[in-house]
Amino acid sequence: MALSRVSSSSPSILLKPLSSYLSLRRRSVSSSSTDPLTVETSLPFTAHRCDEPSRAVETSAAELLSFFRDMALMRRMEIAADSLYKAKLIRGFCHLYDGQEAVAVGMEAAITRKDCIITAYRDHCTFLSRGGTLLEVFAELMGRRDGCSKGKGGSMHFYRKEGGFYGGHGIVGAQVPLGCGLAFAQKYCKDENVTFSLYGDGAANQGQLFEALNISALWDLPSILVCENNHYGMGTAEWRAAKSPAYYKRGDYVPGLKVDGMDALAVKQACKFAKEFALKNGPIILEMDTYRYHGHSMSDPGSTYRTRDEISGVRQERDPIERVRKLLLSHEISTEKELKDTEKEVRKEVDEAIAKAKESQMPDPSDLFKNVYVKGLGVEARGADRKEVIATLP
Ligand SMILES: Cc1ncc(C[n+]2csc(CCOP(=O)(O)OP(=O)(O)O)c2C)c(N)n1
Ligand SMILES: [Mg+2]
Repeated sequence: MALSRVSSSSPSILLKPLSSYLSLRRRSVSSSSTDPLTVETSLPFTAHRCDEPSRAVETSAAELLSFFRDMALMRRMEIAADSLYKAKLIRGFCHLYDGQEAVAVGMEAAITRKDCIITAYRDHCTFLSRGGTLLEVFAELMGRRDGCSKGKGGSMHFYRKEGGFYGGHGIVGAQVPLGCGLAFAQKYCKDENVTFSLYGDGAANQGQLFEALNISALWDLPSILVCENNHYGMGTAEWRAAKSPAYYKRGDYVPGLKVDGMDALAVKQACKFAKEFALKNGPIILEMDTYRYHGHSMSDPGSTYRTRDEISGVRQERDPIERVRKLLLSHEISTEKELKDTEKEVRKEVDEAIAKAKESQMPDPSDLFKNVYVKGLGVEARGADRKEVIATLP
């Protein structure tokens, strides 16, 4: 299912941040209303070499509801992928995004599909936010033809070029120079669009990131580097890997902004700000302070290098879906029952997509080398002893 977006036009009603809910006077807002509401972010932004955006974020009842639904759908999808993996219907690599959903929905709400996004291997939810369908997700995960990469890519290689989504990359950090290349193309073609290159806190220590930043800054490219700081690179805590974990400052001469990545509205505000900034001035870094609930990948239980209390503490205090649920309830945009019903609908949608994906065929063996090598070069594949030719590529 493609995720929805809303716009707004009439005068604003100032709403308070989450911490002030209980002091608010009760009022009702129609759930389909696109009238502007203004909600203050729970935490301030922290800036490096640039101004901070306002903490007052313009939204609407309809947008908040779409955030809730979209994040609930992503969460359910990732939980279902976990079960399918354990049932051996998904094989190979699989990195889940639950906990980090606010980054995907907040970013999408700030930009258009002419803006590009490129990310690492934790890509299922970004694919969905760029207009991909649940069927394409589950079929790809299970290696079926109806998958977004025709079942030949798997979890780490989701793409949707028509939605401005350029993958899906397994080599840590390698997507960042590619993203700067996309930004170069945007500038060269005089498009008024930008590219968001997402990478992790672990990737933030890589050399190629700084090379890409240098060129982006030198040529004033509309390149936005987004560090999704979930505080771990596989099982390594950021304090063990980074001398300076202030990733928004790591560009030195490149401005940066630290953002509460568990607050979809703060993410939206920061991405809107960054797009305007980058089109005028060149690159900017956004550090999204976020958290992954699952382990790094399916082979990591995720509990040997961090405590269970840490994980449950984040769930209780900062969960991005619960944050929006509280907003919807406290402003009487939705009732608890309506939100539970939405979660039930989402669950059904996911189950139906899985059932359909299971019916999808595996790719034909004749497809194996398609889109892999240039045709007609007569490339030979050899066995492990490097002597016997086991296949000649078409
Ligand atoms: C160049 C390279 N080095 C090492 C790896 C193995 N590896 C895969 S993910 C990962 C950790 C990356 O952590 P981070 O950038 O924080 O992203 P997260 O998984 O937290 O989203 C490593 C070391 C790799 N895929 N590519
Ligand atoms: Mg990380």
